Amino acid sequence: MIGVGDMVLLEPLSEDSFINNLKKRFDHSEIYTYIGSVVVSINPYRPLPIYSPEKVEEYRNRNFYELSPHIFSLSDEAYRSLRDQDKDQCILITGESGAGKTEASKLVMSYVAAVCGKGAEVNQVKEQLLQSNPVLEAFGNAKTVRNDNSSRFVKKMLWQKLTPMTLSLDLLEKSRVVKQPRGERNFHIFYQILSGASEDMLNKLKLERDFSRYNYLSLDSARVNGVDDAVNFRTVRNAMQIVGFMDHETQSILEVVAAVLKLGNIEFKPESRVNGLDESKIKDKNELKEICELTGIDQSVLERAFSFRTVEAKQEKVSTTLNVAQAQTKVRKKVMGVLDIYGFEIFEDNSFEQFIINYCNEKLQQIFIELTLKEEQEEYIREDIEWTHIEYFNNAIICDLIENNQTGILAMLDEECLRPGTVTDDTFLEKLNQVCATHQHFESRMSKCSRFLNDTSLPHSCFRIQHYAGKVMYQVEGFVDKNNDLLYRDLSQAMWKANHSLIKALFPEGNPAKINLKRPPTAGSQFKASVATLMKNLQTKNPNYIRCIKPNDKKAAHIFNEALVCHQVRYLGLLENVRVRRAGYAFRQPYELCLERYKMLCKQTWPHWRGPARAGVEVLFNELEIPKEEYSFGRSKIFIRNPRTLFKLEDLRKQRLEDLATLIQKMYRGWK
Ligand code: AOV
Ligand code: MG
Repeated sequence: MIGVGDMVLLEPLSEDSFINNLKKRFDHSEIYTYIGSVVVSINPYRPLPIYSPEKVEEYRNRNFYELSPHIFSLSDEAYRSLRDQDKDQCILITGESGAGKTEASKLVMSYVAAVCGKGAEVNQVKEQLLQSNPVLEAFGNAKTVRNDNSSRFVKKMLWQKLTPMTLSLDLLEKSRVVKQPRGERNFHIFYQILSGASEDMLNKLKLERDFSRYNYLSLDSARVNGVDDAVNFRTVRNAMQIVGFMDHETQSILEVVAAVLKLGNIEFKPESRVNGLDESKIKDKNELKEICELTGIDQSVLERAFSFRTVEAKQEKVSTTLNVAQAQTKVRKKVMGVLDIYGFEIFEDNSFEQFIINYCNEKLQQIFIELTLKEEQEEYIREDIEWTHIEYFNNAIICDLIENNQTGILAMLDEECLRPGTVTDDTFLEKLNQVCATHQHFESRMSKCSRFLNDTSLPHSCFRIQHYAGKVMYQVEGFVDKNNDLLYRDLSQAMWKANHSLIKALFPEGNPAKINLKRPPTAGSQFKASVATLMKNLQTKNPNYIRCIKPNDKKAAHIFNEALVCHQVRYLGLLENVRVRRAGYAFRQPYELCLERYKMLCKQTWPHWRGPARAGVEVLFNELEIPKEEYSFGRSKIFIRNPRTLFKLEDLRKQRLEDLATLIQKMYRGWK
């Protein structure tokens, strides 16, 4: 073993020794290290030969601590708990942008696919599930400054006992379609089509191969090192087929993609007022004509929709559920969920999108704190186990700054968006300055009692939040618009009239029969509700954590930037995690369950124990000579310090069952 495989065993424990251990292991290509049952993973930024089918076999059905730390071990553990103990499981993958979350989620899925049920039907669903990745990434991932393949949406995958599953996507960063920050790209699919489609297909889609023809494709970063968009396009097409799209459906999707690209090229002449309505004129009608040919929208209808604006608004869909396979039956089965979100990010310019992404990360960190640092310590106190409290930073205060129903930033943004009168990003900022000025994690130069009046690094049009993972300065420009997220009715009606079944289906609200004048929920409130549901759902499951760490800012192999790693180790609360774990007990079980499972190992408790369960466990552990320091008696549960003790019990039990089986066979033969 290189260094220490489980940080719980690290001596002495300090930030330095923690980082050194990570570095030593990383330098020897050991990218996984445990903190008890938590897996810490460091992005190697190069392919490692540790995910082969042989490795899968090696880790299959083995106890967590038997082999060297690996993501397969955690996957196996979660999968077996689901299978044998019937406990809902979730795998939470966290870490900042580029830390390796999406790769980790794919490794977990491929492991589970390899070991789970067999049979033609299951195999097909499995294949569909695995192939959904290239499709999702083509439409939902993009090159950012932080990551060449950055997820711009939240991905949840569910396995129902032995069978895949449903897959749902949420909260796509859709503003990227029209605008990308410098050095970043639009979603992969646009570049893939232009690079990989045949001449014939391009003709049919009325596209030209040249990226520079399209305003939506940023030019300074159109090519990504090591990425072949043309090859990827073939992979995506193939994957779409396996996932189950019919040829004509794929064609429809590509037509929509082409139409979107072309929409970006439509330019308008300055506005004028006609009959009291705002009007703008389209400069060059050729592009418009082609869009209409592609989508079956009547040109005059679309032109009118672009030129006029009726003021009532209707909601646009922001979240979609894609059912790869509807494996659900009416009976609720146990599930295993894998959650891959967009990681915490700080850019030069941060807007509403980063605010939302970072809020999502803040909430996942909170779940970690709740379930690992807080819950754990509170249980010891409840159970009367001797305990010295371990300090940790609780980010609940930051979550509250963002999501509090009255004084939270999202609530104030909504209030501004819904308020009559002139609403601008500046009036929103003023409001924040009034309400949040004294909050410890909020900084702005304009607030009345500002502690930051002289902080010139903080422009007047910005506010700063001190997140768990670092300070981020947000530009307020665009917050109000993006939160409003309005789609003008004229446009949705034009789309609904398209002679194109996919487009029609995408805009059900454009159906004039279904006009709804009620104001749609804002983007922020939809997001908040979505996150709340997610959190509630996670809290009912047994969590398994993968904490991803980014070793350097260069996307490069072999570089371990200690300062950068140290920063992440700190904000992820990993040292506190080790401390709680060390002082604590790896395993606990109510006395009744423990006695029931192991009573066969002791003459006094087998087959019936007449006293209280706790006394039975005491007798049992004495007889098995388990060292006293290895366990403690709580009010209702036995606490076992080291997982190895538990494995020993399990091995003894297995042996005993085998002996019994042999005995029964002998008796049976004796009778014959
Ligand atoms: P992320 O999901 O955490 O960022 P990714 O999983 O996309 O990060 O990882 C970024 C890149 O690092 C990948 O494209 C790979 O090149 C490399 N990488 C990550 N994990 C591994 C691994 N185990 N082995 C080899 N290479 C790896 V974001 O989606 O931006 O938050 O929003
Ligand atoms: Mg990702």
